[in-house]
Amino acid sequence: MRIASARVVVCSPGRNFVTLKIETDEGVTGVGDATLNGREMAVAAYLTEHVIPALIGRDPARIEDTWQYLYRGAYWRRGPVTMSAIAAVDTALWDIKGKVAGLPVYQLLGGRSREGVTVYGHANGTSVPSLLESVARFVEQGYRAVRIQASPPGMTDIYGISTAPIYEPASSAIPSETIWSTPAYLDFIPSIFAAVRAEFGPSLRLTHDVHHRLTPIEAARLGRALEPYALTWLEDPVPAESQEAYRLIRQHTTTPLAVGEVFNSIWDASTLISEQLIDYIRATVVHAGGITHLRRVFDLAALHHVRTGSHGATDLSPVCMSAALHLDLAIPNFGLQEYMPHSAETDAVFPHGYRFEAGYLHPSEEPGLGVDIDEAEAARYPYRAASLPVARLEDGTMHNW
Ligand code: EZ4
Ligand code: CO
Repeated sequence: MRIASARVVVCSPGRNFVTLKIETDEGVTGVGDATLNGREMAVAAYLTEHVIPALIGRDPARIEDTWQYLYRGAYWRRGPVTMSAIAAVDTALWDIKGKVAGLPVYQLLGGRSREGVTVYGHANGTSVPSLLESVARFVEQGYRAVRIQASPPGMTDIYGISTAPIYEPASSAIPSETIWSTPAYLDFIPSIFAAVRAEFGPSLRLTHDVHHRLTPIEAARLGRALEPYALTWLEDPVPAESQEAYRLIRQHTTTPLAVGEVFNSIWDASTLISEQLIDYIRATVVHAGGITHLRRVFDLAALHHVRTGSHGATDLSPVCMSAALHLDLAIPNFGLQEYMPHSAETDAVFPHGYRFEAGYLHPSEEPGLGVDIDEAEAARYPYRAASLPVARLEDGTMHNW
């Protein structure tokens, strides 16, 4: 069997997605997600100009060799654009291998290690009462874990808070600007945990996303203040370009830490994992080199008591979510999977067989990943440039979004 053709489909059913579809000379097809929020066309061009020509005629069964060919062969290693492109190829080849074998991909990864994939939803509010209502809706639907976010008094348009049914931060072509106040945030956040614990008790698993806004010593203070509320994790307290910065946070707090949604390589997390500076690694299939590379990251994590908590926001397509679920089901050190349901338009473009039930997601039992792209449907939603926002401090200084 040989790869006969491959093409990139860019569509925007409510938001932009980049998808790679590979076809073999025997008619078997595979799909891979290549979406990089706000930088979609860079990955699309990387695939079309530099990767697809080299795929034609290759044996699709040689997944590891193709991964090494694209990684080592580029000379310029790592980075989100390169690794998302490699991920798309890798994911599509796993899909093909599963279809050829007649098995769902999780069976090729060693089979099921658990009955279902525990997921967390995004509860948010513009105030504590509206946050409590949002948490209640997730509990009613059977969720066992929720991420809680609320805007501190006086701060609007901050990350993670939405009054729309689907949270979508990427909007205008030129980034919108938001204002951030660390003192207001640090003063407010413990009160939302106190309110949610008082209302929902100790067994609901809770997380919170700091979205890279703090310094290490500020994060240490927040982690300490949140200890009474027994978080499952505090996410991205500081940017992680400096993995060593987490040593300082770790010295001061027992609040578990989760990092890695922007990581694209095992080298982004090697110190964090091997020194046990974090508790959950949040890298995901599309941005971290596909199933092949993410499995390698997760295996390193398993050696050091670090569990997984893969990113699963709506800018990761149902193709990525399908792949993530097969991996989540098979690995020994699964922790928790982020899950934000997609819009009806997105679900129609990407028909998929995974399903939510009683707080768990279950991957499709079909051979391969159990997801596809309906290209006629996709063609109804052309690409629209959309960027993530930027954040500034109150005096105008650029900050981390
Ligand atoms: O802001 O995926 O934990 N989830 C998140 C996301 C990110 C977006 C960025 O593209 O932080 O909502
Ligand atoms: Co996050």
